[in-house]
Amino acid sequence: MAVHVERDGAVAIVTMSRPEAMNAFNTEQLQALLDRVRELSSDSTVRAVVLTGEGKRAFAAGADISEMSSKGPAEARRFGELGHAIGRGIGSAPQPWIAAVNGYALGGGCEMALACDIRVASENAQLGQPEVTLGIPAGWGGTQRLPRLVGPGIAAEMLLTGRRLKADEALRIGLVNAVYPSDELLPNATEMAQTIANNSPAAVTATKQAMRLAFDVPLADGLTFEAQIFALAFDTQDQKEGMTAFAEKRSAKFSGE
Ligand code: DAK
Repeated sequence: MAVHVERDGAVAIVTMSRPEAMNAFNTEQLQALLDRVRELSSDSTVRAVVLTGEGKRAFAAGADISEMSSKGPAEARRFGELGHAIGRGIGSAPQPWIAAVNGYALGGGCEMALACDIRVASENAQLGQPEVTLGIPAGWGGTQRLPRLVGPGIAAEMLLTGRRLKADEALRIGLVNAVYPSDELLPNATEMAQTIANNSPAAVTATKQAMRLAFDVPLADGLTFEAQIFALAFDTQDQKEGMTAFAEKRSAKFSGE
């Protein structure tokens, strides 16, 4: 049981590893993921993150049902807050997070993918929010993030029926951006992360912040924020380097300054 981090240049690959339980989250596993989210967020050498699950069967099959089954309301609240802290941590991280959904992403597993900025999946992936079949509502952001991503009608169907979507349907509704054969998922997710990592970290972080804000504030406030980050970009080395490199017909080398 662990959450491993590997580095591929400026990309960090985070693997949730509890294969004996389909990478389901017990408290220990949640805390380990939260610790990794916090460490990576404060590491300026990391410019993009890929989140995946150990093996080929599951990204994460949700919260650990055997651990949850004996919880009372106070413990359930603490368990819920831990999951929320991870989602908030990914959202406020300076780097984009890409979920490489390599199999089942159910319940809390689907919600961790939803907390990421981008989702790609393997052909054998299945995503769903089966909480209602267990007598509970979704509790790690699914009721809020899923409607924002796929629209209220499809989200309502997923959250109220608990139906699992196969990868092709997830692709069609925009729940994932691309589907790859199992062996090609991580290389493709990592390549996307490398593309992001080669861009200006300052501009990438500002863009992520602005896009996240789009769901929290009225349009006028979001546009004001966009105008501010756009102006501030002209006080960065990255802006000078990016535009100088264009004029000199070479690739930009961004420092994040
Ligand atoms: N928890 C614990 N163990 C799990 C698990 C889970 N979610 N999912 C799978 N496992 C375990 C199985 O028990 C089995 O263990 P052994 O019997 O071998 O010891 C092993 O993983 C392999 O699973 P299966 O034998 O079932 O494998 P199959 O290929 O037949 O089926 C499956 C794979 C993923 C379709 C199936 O295991 C399954 O349906 N799993 C449960 C999926 C699910 O319902 N997930 C949603 C969990 S509820 C909260 C906020 C959020 C949440 C809760 C509270 N608060 C605000 C308080 C989140 C809730 C959820 O995520």
